[in-house]
Amino acid sequence: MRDADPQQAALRIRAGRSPLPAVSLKADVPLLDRYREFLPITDATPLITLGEGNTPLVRSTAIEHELRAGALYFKVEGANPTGSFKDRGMVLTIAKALEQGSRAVICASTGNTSASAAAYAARAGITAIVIVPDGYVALGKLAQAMIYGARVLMIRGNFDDALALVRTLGEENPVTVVNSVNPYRLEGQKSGAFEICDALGDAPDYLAIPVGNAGNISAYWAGFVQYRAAGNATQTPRMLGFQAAGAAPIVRNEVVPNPETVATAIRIGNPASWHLAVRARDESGGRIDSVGDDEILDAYQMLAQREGLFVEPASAAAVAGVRKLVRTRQLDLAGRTLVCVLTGNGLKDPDRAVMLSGDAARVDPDIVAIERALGWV
Ligand code: AN7
Repeated sequence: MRDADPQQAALRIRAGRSPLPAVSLKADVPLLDRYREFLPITDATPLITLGEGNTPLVRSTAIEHELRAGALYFKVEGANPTGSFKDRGMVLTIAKALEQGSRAVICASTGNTSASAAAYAARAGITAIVIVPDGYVALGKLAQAMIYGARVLMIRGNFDDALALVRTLGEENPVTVVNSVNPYRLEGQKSGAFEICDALGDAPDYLAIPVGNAGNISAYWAGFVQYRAAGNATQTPRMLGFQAAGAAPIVRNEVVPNPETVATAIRIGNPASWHLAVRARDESGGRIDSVGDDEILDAYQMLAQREGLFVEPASAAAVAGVRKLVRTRQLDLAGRTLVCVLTGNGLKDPDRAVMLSGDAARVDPDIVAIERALGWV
């Protein structure tokens, strides 16, 4: 590690003793422009933006100690315009769809992809059609797809069913599929890896990430490999992917026909990027493991209450997984730098937070009643 601590890195840069990051982190440069030399951008690609990327890399104050890690950082992807990492891939995918003259896009989704597709399609002035599993999309995500003006269809079926339908519809109709079977999605999502390297001055030793349809882990790996090849990092991280125990096809090495987990974002039994994820795991010397819903919800509460980071349950799966590996002595992070990708904002799924926290106390609007409720008198 050259500069494990961004503040230290910034001081060194100011003191003129360290080179500037490979790429300017200036917020007013659109993501597609900032990383254009690493992305399939042409002169004809419209550089659309909603201000995606350039998300905070926040150092842990509590969990780092529990894990006895050299340094733990969180990549806060919930800070993206629609509240999840999906915006990185969607901005490029919609730009390329525009470049190719498309007027409509379609996707299957557990929620976040649909929110992102709907937003960027609205921005671009084209139609978005989203197909989601009825009853298994967090309220905030559904609200987003609807208010952005997408045509929302709910099916009696799960994400895997929806994706199979979308693939066929895309083959037979003049509509661009914007699930991660569209290669531009993963291309754009590589930018998360670039930003982490730019902020730290090198790639971390480990990258922990939740795995659903398995696109993001594959994209991050491709990004790290590309950045090292370009001379912008000296190493690549070991990739640690985590599925929910009830939706862990890669861990079990078989399709899960009826996936179940509280983390609805990763309730996926037959991931589209399955083989790419296995390759990322093996080439990086990492692993893909699973975590139970109880462990996920534990990490979810801990991130909020001890780090001040409100993420959605699926995002907590990576933190839960690392905690499990360290606790069972399968992973030793002493002197190592780990980045956990927090993929989505907690406000996406407010029901879960309220359910876990219980009812707030109802009190009369007077001082004594409030002091009594607080146990002060
Ligand atoms: C918060 O939106 O699949 O392994 O349709 O929303 O790249 O699928 C969402 C996935 C992790 C898993 N965290 O990423 C969808 C969808 C959050 C997510 C994942 C998702 P992939």
